[in-house]
Amino acid sequence: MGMRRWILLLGAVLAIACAFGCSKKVTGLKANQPPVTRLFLAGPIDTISYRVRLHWSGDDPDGDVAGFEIQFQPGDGAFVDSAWKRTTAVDSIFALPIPNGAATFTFWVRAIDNQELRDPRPQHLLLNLRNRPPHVEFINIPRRPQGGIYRFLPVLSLQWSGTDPEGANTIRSYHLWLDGGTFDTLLTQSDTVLTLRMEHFGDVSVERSRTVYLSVTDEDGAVGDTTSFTWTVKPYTVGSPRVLLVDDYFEGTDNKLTEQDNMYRSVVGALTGNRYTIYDVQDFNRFRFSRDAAELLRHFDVIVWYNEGGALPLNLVAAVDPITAFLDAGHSMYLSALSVVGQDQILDGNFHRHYLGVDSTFCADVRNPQVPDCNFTLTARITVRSGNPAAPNDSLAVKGLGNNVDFYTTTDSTVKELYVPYDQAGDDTTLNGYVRADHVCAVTRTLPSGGRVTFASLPLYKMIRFGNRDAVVTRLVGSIVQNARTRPLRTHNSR
Ligand SMILES: [Ca+2]
Ligand SMILES: [Ca+2]
Ligand SMILES: [Ca+2]
Repeated sequence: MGMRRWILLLGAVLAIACAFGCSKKVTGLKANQPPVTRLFLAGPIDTISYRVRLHWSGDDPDGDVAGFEIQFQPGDGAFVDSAWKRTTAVDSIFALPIPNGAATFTFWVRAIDNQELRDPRPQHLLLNLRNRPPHVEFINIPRRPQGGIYRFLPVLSLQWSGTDPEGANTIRSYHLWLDGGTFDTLLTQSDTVLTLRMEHFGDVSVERSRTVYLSVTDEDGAVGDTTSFTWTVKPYTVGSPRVLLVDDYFEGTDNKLTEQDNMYRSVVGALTGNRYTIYDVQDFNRFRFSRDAAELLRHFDVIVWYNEGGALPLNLVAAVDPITAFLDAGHSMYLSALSVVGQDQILDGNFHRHYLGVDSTFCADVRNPQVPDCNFTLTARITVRSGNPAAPNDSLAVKGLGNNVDFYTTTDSTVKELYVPYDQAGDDTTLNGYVRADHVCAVTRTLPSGGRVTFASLPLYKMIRFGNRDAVVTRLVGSIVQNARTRPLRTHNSR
């Protein structure tokens, strides 16, 4: 550590007249007398912090003290003629470099008189200084709900907390880097969160175990221990357009593929030649931050998001603003979820109205409009009729029961109705008198941005009675993929 590194933190120039001697002395023919230097330390002389305040002064028997020269030497070293530094200060706080716990320095000072004569006997003080290293650790580390090593697509927000025995404000910087040299950055004391972007990961086409490292340095050069976090980065696979399939449906704890899981994987696989990225929410956990969703969605043109069970698709909540930005940028989304409309509404009204085409007064139960409960049960008597007159054979029907179907109204003329209820037998006790002709359970809408949203609020995977389920779902998802394919791809930047 070069001695040039000591820092004059506070040039507290107390250059009031008396500091340099109060009265002029008559200089006769006698040779000029050298000045005399005094040095003192504020506080005890045992081991002290690396920030040390020193005071010095001088007197001249036949003139004035015009200034001082100071220097530090390691250990109890003698002064070095070439190392003097001139100053008019008489009081300063120094921060000496102590990267390894403790160190000894000798401070030297000598007064200079008004004829540039130096005190031939400079004063010195031996200083035993210490600095303890800082510490850093990741906080809010992501977890896998079912245990084991965390896994996620190549996006991750990291948070950390730094401390230092000399005070958290003495932290100078953080150093964060990914293994393999794909990312390396130096951050300031105030940076305690960072989102790793896909570009930081290097090759993301295959699953890889990655480790991120973090170390901390204080203002005096002491480096704390390095902490790290290791997780599995799942592959980013895309064709054209770039499709993200969000499997937001799960049951049990073993993440077995369910019927809807198999259906959507098969449909999206066929539409993309198996070039798509899967976000399995049960496996990867939910988005931890909205910014993670924004960063991930930047790399896709189409989102196919399904949760056809009774549970709320909670992962949508963190993602709703990024999805809005995604759609406003002209991209397209297919969303199939039973618990988005109605009493359990988890998305805000603006999103319902402007993106899903759900009327703000949605109410399926006309007999009890105070309770916006849209949970209907489909029986084998009920046909969900295609809203497309050109494709009457697309009507769907369950085999068995379909619960929690959300029927709702829409008044937006830009919304195209895809599926409406139709009481085939005319005597169904569940739907009769509840669902009106203007109710819908699947709509599509082309947005002013050119993007398209298709929203279905029924369990499509159960609509197998007519044997056309896969063809219908392929058509619904396919029109979203096709909309993206026929549009010029543009870079969607959420920042
Ligand atoms: Ca003199
Ligand atoms: Ca420290
Ligand atoms: Ca699943």
